[in-house]
Amino acid sequence: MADAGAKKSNPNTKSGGKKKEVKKETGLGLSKKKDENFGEWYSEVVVHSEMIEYYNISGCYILRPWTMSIWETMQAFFDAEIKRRKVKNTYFPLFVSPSVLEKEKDHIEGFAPEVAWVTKCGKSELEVPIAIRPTSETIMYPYFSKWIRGHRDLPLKLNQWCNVVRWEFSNPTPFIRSREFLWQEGHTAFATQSEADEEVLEILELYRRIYEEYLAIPVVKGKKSELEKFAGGLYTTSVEAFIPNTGRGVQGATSHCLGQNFAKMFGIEFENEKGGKAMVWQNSWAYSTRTIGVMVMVHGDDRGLVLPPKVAAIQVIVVPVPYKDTNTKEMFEACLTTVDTLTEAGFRVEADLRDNYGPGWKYSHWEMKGVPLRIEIGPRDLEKNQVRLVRRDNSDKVDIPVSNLVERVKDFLDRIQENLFDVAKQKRDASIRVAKTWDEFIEALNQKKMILAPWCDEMEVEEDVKKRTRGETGAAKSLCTPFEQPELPEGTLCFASGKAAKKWTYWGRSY
Ligand code: 87F
Repeated sequence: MADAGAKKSNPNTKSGGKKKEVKKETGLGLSKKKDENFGEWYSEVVVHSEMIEYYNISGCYILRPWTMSIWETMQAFFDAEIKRRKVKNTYFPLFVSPSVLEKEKDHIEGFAPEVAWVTKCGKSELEVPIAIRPTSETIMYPYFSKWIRGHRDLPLKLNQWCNVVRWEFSNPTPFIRSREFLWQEGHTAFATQSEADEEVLEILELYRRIYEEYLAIPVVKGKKSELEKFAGGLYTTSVEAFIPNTGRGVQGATSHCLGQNFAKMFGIEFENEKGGKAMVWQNSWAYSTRTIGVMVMVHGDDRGLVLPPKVAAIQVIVVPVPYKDTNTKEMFEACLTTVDTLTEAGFRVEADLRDNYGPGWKYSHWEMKGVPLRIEIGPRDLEKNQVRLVRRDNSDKVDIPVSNLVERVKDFLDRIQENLFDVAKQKRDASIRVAKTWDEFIEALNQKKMILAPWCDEMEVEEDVKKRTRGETGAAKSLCTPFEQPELPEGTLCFASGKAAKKWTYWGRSY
């Protein structure tokens, strides 16, 4: 039983096989390496870790329990935080009638090709086709205008957890670009702009915390350019992540101030204290299952997924390591006691006591699934009243006395969470280049960097940058103007136009 994978073939390899082969193969669960073929590596990781199953409609994916538990952890955090801010959950229908969709025509225009329509019921054509929500402004706002009458009805703060459909045509990628995805969409209305402004940043801070505290991914908070903002709104803020392997930025989540644009379109007015009519100020904000794809891309390695302890469905996996004719009963009991002790202390723990797989197979399996910490219990550990801890992130091993189990496991999980963030931040920071001229910009872009450049903040100049960098891998664009601005010495010129620079802005190719 001690030999890895003797009874069943290794799920991480095509052929499985005997002890010798398995030894060689257990590290080869993935046929592609992250640094050599990132795209295929990613597709393999999400499937082999049992997060995703491909579906027979392009761009649609099954989110398996291993994925959903991560989503639910982030959901629990965010849902509690917005409820503390008096946001109420709601649910609006999935379908949109064409007449309201038309109302938002100007802003929908660019998005129209992605809207999916139901045109038939059974064999008969619908008299009026019905759209499937790509986002819910046009579904919700007619009711905002009905429900908001006086200043006492404000603020109105609604959120919904739902799915949306955007029929994208450019290459679908699990989590990152799928035709249906899960998100939360917050829609709020206030009497004043200052209340709206304040909320935009409060929500953005929650998004930063999801990335940095839960997913251990560093992000930049900032403002979107005029070209990249949500066209229907006043201004857009975002958290931006970066994938060093591909040299692409990822918009992690957005928090928009919509101003009074939608209030005008949908007639969302209220009577103020003085008895006069006024238009509401609105915000909308969202993050989606894309967060999970960013996590896989940033932390995964050649052995599979690497999960930050805070979001892992299983934080600790306990594996018995029987040797020849050891007393497995005693060993299994030690495993179960370990699970009980740690469960009681509040950790998410399981023991893998399956007798049709050997320890080596189990190691590879749980490494592929990214479980942060493994506990091995073998005959020597039983004798010495100890267990062995093995970290997923850096393979560090240490034997600890059973009496210190809870505190050492806590310490390890904390350190793994911290280390994942630190390593990700080091790699992200090492990918940043400052470019003051066009030549420096192009050089950094070709080296797949995230570029910080002084910019004149003119829309035509960004359009020009896009045009000049158009290529197979997509054009460069602004990612955001970070709120945290390095000093901009007077007289600094825009990298692209040579005009006076107004702000430091991040640029790059992006997802
Ligand atoms: C695709 C099809 C139709 C994005 C679309 O970011 C419409 C749209 O309006 C569309 N893709 N958008 C922008 C969404 C803006 C906004 N909605 C509420 C958010 C946060 C949540």
